[in-house]
Amino acid sequence: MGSKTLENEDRREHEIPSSSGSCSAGGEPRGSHLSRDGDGCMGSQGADEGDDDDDDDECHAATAVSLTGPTSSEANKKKKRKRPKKKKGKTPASKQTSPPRIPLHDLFPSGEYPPGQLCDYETTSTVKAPELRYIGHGFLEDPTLLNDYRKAAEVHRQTRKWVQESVKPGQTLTEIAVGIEDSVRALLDNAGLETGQGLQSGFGFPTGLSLNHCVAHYTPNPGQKDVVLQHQDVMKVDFGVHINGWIVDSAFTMSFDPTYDNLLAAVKDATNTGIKNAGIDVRISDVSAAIQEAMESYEVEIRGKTYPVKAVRNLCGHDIKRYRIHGEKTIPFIKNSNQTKMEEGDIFAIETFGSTGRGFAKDGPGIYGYGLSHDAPEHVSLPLSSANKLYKTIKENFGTLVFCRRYLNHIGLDRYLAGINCLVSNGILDDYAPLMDIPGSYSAQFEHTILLRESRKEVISRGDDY
Ligand SMILES: [Co+2]
Repeated sequence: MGSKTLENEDRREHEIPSSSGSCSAGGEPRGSHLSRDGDGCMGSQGADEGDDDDDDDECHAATAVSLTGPTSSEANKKKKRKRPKKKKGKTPASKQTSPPRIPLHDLFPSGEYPPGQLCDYETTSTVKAPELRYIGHGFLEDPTLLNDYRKAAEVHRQTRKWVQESVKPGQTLTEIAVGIEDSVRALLDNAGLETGQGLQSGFGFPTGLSLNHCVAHYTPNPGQKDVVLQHQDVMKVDFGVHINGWIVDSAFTMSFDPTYDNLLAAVKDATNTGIKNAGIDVRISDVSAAIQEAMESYEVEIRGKTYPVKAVRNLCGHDIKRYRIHGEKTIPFIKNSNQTKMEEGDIFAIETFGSTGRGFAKDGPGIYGYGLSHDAPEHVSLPLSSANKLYKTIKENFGTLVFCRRYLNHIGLDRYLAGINCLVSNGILDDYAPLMDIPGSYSAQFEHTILLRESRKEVISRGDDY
């Protein structure tokens, strides 16, 4: 899920404050280049990143369990309803189904989940004073936390593999979103129907399916006219999986027309450049500058016209806290003067967005989701009693996680709009709008969650796809 700057207006002259709490990013001129230097984190996936880093052997790719092919249709499956061997518990399942329905604990009977991509830090950053070492408290080494985090990442990998193999033009965005959500619930073995289950595990934020000039934060809402995916669409798929509040935030872009290949390549390169440059004691401004340089070295030809790929300048990567998708730190995709450093124990969603439009996202019509505002009270007593009851339900089921209307329907609520609107107008809930570049433009996104552990950087959501 992307983090938007506080700016609603496109102010090119806006200065970038250097304080860590700001998520502003200004429009400094493009074209200033920083040299990129490797930290042994790239190129291990054999994908199309084209990076000839010679430190490849220091990285260890995630081992995602492969999905079986679409051998049986969903309809056949429902009719059969046989579950051979499963109940006997003798032979653990070794392959995921399509669509994914085997809980991960059945695929990993040891209860240990595979690590993400492990990257060594540059030697300079591993030499730290004892007081600096204390900052992170080594809490990311907690075996339970780490295992939960790796499990959530494996749920993400297996779900997105199914999306990449099965989603086709002609499907509605609701079908796709529900497909993703059904998969995540099945793999977590948590239907999320009982009060509080959604806080044990579930979604980090609303499933984003943003098309073309909609850069981010679109999700299909119940009761609205559904959108059908078209062959020429560019779709950003952004979903989050959490276990005990530890959120994996990871996104990719799908297209069915090779016209957009360079747009996707630019953004994938920019995100991998951000991941490669991230590390303990690294200045955020240095990561941003490297991202911008990578992104803007590409152009894309669409129907006879050539467009530079612009980094979207008012969206940011962000740190992640427990049950909070956006922490305090933000990582713009353009050059800035933010001297804030990444620290041991930080968890970052390294994401970038590139666009053929203006490279600036404005709020569009509709609603993506809702989340408790920062100063949301413990209880509310508003004149609208349904709002008070709804507030209690929201806190019990989502806490500080961002949710969407489809998630409210899932837990059995309906006719909640008056209550929601009341909570929003009283400043108790924040609402999030879809973010749009200019009509006719195309945008792409890639995103991974990384853990700045004491000894190594773990790209926890890395897969063999991206
Ligand atoms: Co994000």
